[in-house]
Amino acid sequence: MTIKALIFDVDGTLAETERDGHRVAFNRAFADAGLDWHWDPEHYGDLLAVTGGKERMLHHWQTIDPIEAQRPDSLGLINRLHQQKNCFYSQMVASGSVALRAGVRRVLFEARDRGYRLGVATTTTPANVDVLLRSTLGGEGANLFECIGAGGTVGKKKPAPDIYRWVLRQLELQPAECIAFEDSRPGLLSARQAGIATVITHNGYSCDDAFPDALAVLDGLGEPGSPATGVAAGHPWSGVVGIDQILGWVEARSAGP
Ligand code: XBP
Ligand code: MG
Repeated sequence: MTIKALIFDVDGTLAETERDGHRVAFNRAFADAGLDWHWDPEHYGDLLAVTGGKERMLHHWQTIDPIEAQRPDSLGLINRLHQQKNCFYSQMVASGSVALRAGVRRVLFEARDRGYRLGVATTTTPANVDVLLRSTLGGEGANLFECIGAGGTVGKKKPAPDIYRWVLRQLELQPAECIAFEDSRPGLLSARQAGIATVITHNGYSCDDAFPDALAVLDGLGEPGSPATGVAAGHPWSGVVGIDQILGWVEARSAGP
């Protein structure tokens, strides 16, 4: 089948939003609520195994105080904390403090200019996607993506395949007509269970993850003069990732060993 669409994860893939974005916003919300919770960068990296900010906070609470976490109003507190966190996060992102990862803007516009459709499949809250796209790509940015699957759109978050399957339905495309871009193991498992070939651009939090069955596992998309490195279609690879490189990997994979 012909590739017709690229589907991007957000946090860690489009931009490095976790350590200095979401994590800082979580800590501000905890302090604002008078809680002595504080997630340092290392601990947050461990907590990223739990996808979804609300789920992550509940997991933390259940870990440190399982009795209190069962209070009747615990979910109400989690929701209020999450709303406050997202307010702080949106303020930070809207201030321009978060930039797209290297090569992301280039690949998005190359895809658009060559007639490939673009989608988003993310665990994060829809408003967080919108503020990131607007602050990094301007008004045009939010319109680049034909479909944005985010947060509570589906019942089960990554690594469940639900969000990718939802995006496929919206695009009315088959898995083999799409390429997913992810940064983490939960994201890869989600896309692969949905049957979508996946390019991994890992980061500080995910560089030691195992990425079984990825089309490519790279340290980024690269830019002219600053190539990405890693493994693609089963072989060591270094260069600048563009549409032609991705199509070549798909071809090589379908040709088999
Ligand atoms: C990453 C996540 C999200 C963010 C926090 O999403 O797991 O939960 O960490 O955002 P993805 P929320 O990599 O799929 O983009 O607090 O809005 O969940
Ligand atoms: Mg991610």
